[in-house]
Amino acid sequence: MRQCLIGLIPVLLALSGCAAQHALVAASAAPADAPAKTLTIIARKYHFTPKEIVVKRGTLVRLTLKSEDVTHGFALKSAGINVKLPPGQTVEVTFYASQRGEEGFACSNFCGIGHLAMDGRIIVQ
Ligand SMILES: [Cu+2]
Repeated sequence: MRQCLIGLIPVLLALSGCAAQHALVAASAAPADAPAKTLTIIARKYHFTPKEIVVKRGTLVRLTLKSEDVTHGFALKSAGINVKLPPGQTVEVTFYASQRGEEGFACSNFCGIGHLAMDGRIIVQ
């Protein structure tokens, strides 16, 4: 019986909505009057520059992404974003900083030996 109750805990947490809260979410969740901020991230083997960005809660973030060498990717799971970054092109993604916290992003297109370490984070204050 005790085993059964312990097994229920994750189910109850999921039902209460805790598991669905993210610092960054899809742009469609932003209110129409949310202030927008545009930032640029450059991708190059095997790092993003900057690797860490800080935004204010309630901001609609427009991220301009550019690769300077090979095709990289940019994945920001919580906001449902996963795009390819062909070299020499500019790719724009938009998402909403809904609450304080942080989310990691990563290269999502295999680009060589350092690929798995190519990541960064976005902090919402
Ligand atoms: Cu990569």
